[in-house]
Amino acid sequence: MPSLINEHIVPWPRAEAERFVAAGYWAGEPLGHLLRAAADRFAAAPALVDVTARDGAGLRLTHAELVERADAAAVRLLDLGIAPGDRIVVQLGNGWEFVVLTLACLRAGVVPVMAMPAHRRSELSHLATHSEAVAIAVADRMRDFDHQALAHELAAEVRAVTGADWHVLVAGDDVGPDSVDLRALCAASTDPAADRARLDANAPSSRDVAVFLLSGGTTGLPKLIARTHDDYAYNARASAEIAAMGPDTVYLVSLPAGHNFPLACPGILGTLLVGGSVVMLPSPEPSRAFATIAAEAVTHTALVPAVAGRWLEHATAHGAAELASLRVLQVGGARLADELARQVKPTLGTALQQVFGMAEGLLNFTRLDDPDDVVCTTQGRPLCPDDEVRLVDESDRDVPEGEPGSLLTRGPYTPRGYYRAAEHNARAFTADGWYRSGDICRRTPEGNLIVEGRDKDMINRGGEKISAEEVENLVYRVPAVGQVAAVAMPDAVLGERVCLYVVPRPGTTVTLAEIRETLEGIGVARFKLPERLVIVDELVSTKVGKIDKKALRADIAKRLATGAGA
Ligand code: OOB
Repeated sequence: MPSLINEHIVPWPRAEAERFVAAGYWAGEPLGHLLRAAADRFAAAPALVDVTARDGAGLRLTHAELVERADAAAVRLLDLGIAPGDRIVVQLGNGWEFVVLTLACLRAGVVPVMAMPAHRRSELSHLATHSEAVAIAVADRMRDFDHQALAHELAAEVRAVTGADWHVLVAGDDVGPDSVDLRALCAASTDPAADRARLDANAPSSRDVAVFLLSGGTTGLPKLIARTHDDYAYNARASAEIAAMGPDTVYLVSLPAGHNFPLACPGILGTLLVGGSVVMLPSPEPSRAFATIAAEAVTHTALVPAVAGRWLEHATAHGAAELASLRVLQVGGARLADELARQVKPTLGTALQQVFGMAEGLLNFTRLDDPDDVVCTTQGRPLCPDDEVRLVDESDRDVPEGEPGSLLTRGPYTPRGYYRAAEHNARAFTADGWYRSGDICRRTPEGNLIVEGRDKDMINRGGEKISAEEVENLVYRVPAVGQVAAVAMPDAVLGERVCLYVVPRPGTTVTLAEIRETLEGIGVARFKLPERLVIVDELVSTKVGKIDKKALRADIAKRLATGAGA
């Protein structure tokens, strides 16, 4: 029997929860209800566009059509035997099925576990077992990878262990006989009123888990973050307000839709809650994204800095006339260089909003009426008046105002612990519930945060977070590797890439190609593969005997600067 989800949740203390309700942050309604209510108000208005959907012209749904499909899909999930509180690993591309299935889960109280398209066997197997999922939703193929085949391999593994029913839901033209056809599951209803009545009668509580997000991760394997209906609805709603969204908003999704940023900051959920329309695009590649912005009159979108850089280059070469409708460009996920930030308005002709956020909760935004200097040189300030932020030294003492310190946070949409991770929670959270983000920040006199670095063992490759420990554990499976350290090496385009320092076992040698091959064989997401190898006789240690990663980071930066020892 899989465990009941609430057994492994760390709830907010009761007094805090009451405070968040009294302040109006927690609406006391499940996200599915709030989305239905918005759809009732904006029934005939456009809600979802998937320009790449099969039928040439693409798929276009109004708010009424979207929620009716979501309700129909929710009922079909329940009829498959998937119950409220059950988990589904969701690994879909940016298509309409992602949106319908996510809303269906929210309506039914089924909890989606938001995997990334790049994930492979290693990550998916962990997510499925750790969340004790009963199903996985995948595309048939994406970028030449057979997701359906992998999903069935995982299903066979789980069935062998638990003997339980396990469903593979597949979106695509090539749905195998053992798979559930996700497009059929997400098709229009024959009896919308009956679907609605059934779901309304069995709605989840607003305090229940709505979605599982993945942590960027500093430990061996990604942690799950249980976001509740109350906290995640606030996250999306308040973000929509700060990004000045309304019924006329057209939001383009081109980052992986299951990431917190395009999902709810304000992203898909924030847009739908205010009656706006969402446009799904499989990738942020500039020529197609620009054409889509022009064709769909997109007003808002979100990018990571590496992609913003490509958009700036494209606009410099080809002009930005296609971006005339774009009002707000959000950039976050990694530090945006001040020089790039300053180019956004003159080159793209749109306002920049910096977003410094985390799947664990806290979101910081520059405001749309901030002076250019604040927008271009800071990562903004907290979303909510009741977000608490402290900047502390190694002993958790507050640093003097204006000095850099390690960020701790609590608040109405920052959960108090990871799912099923008591031991890790003891380190990642303080005893009084502050989340240790591991970001080194400074606060300006006006209260804006500047991200200056980090004291967590993570590599941020163009916004994709890589746990050094996870990579190291995988690399130890290469027989010739005696000792390994994974560190961030600076990169002009992506910000950082993974560099390995390896001490080979006596009498052996090892190459980067061998290591990458082993990792690919295990089934690891490609963005985690190391891109440079430095062979050394020993790994320098700190005074307390830990590998001195700071020294290694400085070493690789120096090697790159001087072009030494490839
Ligand atoms: C977003 O969320 P995650 O969970 O993938 O990663 C969180 C981490 C932060 O702790 C920080 O280290 C880094 O990503 N980060 C930034 C940043 N935004 C995120 N570092 C510097 N400058 C920024 N603007 O990345 C995320 C979640 C919601 C909205 C936006 C980003």
